[in-house]
Amino acid sequence: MIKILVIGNSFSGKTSIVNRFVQNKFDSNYKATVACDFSMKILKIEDTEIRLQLWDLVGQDSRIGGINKLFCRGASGALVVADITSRESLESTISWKEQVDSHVALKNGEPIPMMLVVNKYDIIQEQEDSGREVEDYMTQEFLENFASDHGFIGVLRTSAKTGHNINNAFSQLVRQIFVMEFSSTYQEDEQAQIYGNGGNLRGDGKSAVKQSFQLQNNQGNGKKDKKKKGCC
Ligand SMILES: Nc1nc2c(ncn2[C@@H]2O[C@H](COP(=O)(O)OP(=O)(O)OP(=O)(O)O)[C@@H](O)[C@H]2O)c(=O)[nH]1
Ligand SMILES: [Mg+2]
Repeated sequence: MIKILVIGNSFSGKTSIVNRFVQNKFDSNYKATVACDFSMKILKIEDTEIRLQLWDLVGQDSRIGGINKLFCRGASGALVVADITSRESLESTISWKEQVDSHVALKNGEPIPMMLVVNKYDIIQEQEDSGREVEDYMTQEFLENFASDHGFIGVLRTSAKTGHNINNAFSQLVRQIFVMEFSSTYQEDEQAQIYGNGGNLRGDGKSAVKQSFQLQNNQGNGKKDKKKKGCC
């Protein structure tokens, strides 16, 4: 089971992203999350089924004293969500990441992988597709520089409304979780034995997923995606 935090400012679309990913549905009505909701999802990467536990946290936490440390315990990665129509929400992702980094890290002390997603892309997509100007900070090029400057593993513009890039964001994050957890758990000489040539760990999420699963003797195969609502 892999625990993933979904964090970011209020109204950025965290719950909508989780609902699209888990249940393939979207609701345009806003209902603020209270504390935290959690959901389960089985993600298939290549031949491997991976059980994800998604922790969808309330967006107001950053303004009222930060993320509760307990929420971060055992987290393997995070999706940090911004709203493409709000530059402030993008800038806040830096502080969301810092808060998680202060509470949880990989075994080797490196930060857990965090993927930046800039949501509600549908609102500007038509404008961009038709060649009309969008604000600088909304462009893929700006966002890639931003993500790399602030230690995110990558960035995608998503839409929970249309489903654009939602599965992609989670699978990129999960691949990187395997790559980084694997390289954090096993020393270089052990990796070399496993891979035969020292390994291509960073670049190859696919083999890292397979190797990690073999080494951990499979973490179990669930039958169905399911959503459980509850308080954490
Ligand atoms: N157009 C558009 N609207 C979206 C998208 N994602 C979410 N919304 C809308 O934005 C509002 C806020 O979405 P939520 O998913 O509740 O936001 P949240 O980040 O979970 O908010 P908190 O629970 O308060 O932290 C809702 O009205 C959603 O319908 C999107 O991709 N496109
Ligand atoms: Mg919510």
